[in-house]
Amino acid sequence: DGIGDLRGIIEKLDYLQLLGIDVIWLSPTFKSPNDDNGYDISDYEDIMDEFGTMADLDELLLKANNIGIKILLDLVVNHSSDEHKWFISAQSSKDSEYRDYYIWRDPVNGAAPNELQSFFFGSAWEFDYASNQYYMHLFSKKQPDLNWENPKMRTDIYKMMNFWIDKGIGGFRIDTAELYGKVPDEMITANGPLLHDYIKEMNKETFGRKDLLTVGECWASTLPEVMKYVNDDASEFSMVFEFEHLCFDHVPGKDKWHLSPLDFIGLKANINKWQNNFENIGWNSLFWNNHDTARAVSRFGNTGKYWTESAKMLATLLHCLKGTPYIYQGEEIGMTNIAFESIHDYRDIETINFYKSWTDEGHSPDETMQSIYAKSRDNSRTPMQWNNSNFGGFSQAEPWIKVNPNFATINVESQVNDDNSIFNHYRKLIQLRKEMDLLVFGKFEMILSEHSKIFAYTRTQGDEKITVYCNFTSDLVACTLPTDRILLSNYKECLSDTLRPYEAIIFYNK
Ligand code: ISL
Repeated sequence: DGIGDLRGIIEKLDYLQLLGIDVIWLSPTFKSPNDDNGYDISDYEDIMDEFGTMADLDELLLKANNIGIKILLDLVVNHSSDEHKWFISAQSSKDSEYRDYYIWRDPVNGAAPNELQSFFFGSAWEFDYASNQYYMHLFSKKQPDLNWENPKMRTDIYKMMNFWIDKGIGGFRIDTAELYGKVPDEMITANGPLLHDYIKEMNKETFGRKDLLTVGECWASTLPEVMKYVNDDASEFSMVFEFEHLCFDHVPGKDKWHLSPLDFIGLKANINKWQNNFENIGWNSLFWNNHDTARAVSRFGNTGKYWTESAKMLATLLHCLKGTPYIYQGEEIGMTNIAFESIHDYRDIETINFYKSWTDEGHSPDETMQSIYAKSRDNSRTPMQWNNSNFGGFSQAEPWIKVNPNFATINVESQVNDDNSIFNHYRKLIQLRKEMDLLVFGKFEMILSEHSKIFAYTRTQGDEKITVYCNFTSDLVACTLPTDRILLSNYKECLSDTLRPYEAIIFYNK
């Protein structure tokens, strides 16, 4: 029907097994009116109609578990949908037992209580005529914020989490984990004073002491803050997604839409910082992109002549770092950004609101579209490209969002059997990580830290060492390379004194 669904994932488990992954993180699959692609949940214990049924999810869990693949669900509990029964009841009367599950404030001087802004543009306060109060929403007005100060609300959330844990899931990706401790009256959103009390309580009441993986999404957290989530006492999360490394191609201090050329030295220093920091305590997650970002190869690589080389380079760089690598669907075949001609072809609420907000401020439609082409979340949300038939083999009916027209050349079918494909490069990297303890535990050390074109580092453990050299540009770069054995590279033969465009080599020494 043109909408991806659970049966579709079940159908493709063989493909994922071939790739070699161990876990699938599903973006929200729960009942939702889809104001924000499922991140607005109206029933946490039921499946979105468009995605299938609970029986489908049970089957997916069973079949995935049978082949050693765990399923990570997306836990979206900073807010619910305004169509959740709790909010419907809360809004129906100030006396509702659910009123205090959300955050309500009286008007101040006939207007919103304060200047708090939504991440999706405009005020974070929506007026409710019936009760003459505002409710708070850090995202869209159809995503009212849950009130974490309410212990009854928290207990209900934990009950729901245990419902899924009992079904045999592998863990949770925790959406906007840094926002629960918000103090709206003081304009505090991320990392509020009670945040870690809530997360520790959640851990204790649900996934703690179980063999489950948890990864918290933390956009606004700096290093000392991140350490609190992933300290060694295991009282909070297994790891977090922090996003500092994805902030080096916009104007410092401004939001992602203010484009600037990539600050490569800044990016390197940042990855170095996080790698070293987690040397003895905590654990990194490693990723170049997700459903909220542009596609890695378009953003950091080359979509023209060096598409294959640059996609493989990015994969190599990431997979040899210390931490758990995450691949975003289609990254493994080098899927690229999209540039729809019309804003009307975009589906993402953030993109649509951004277009309106920027053009209202006087930016030209052209300039606004350039930012959208670089940073829209829809860049990564176009349908998966399976083959070169209609709609890239994603569906027979017209998909919910247009397919990237490059599906004719960039697709799974053309890559699975080609030993030199991007897909098989990912496979080899995953395989290497499974075979070599060194790639999991080895100590990271950056080399050539001031080099403006090369990203290079070593990993060492005992008498074993790998050295990774990556050319981040389309230039020929002179440099003296190690003479060690080559484990994997993205060119047929390596030169001893030059890195070719986007060349990436893993050397091994024992
Ligand atoms: O996407 C962003 C920047 O472009 C972030 O501000 C993002 O909205 C933020 O990281 C929270 O993301 C998560 O929660 C949102 C949802 O829209 C995102 O898809 C999700 O990953 C609200 O639930």
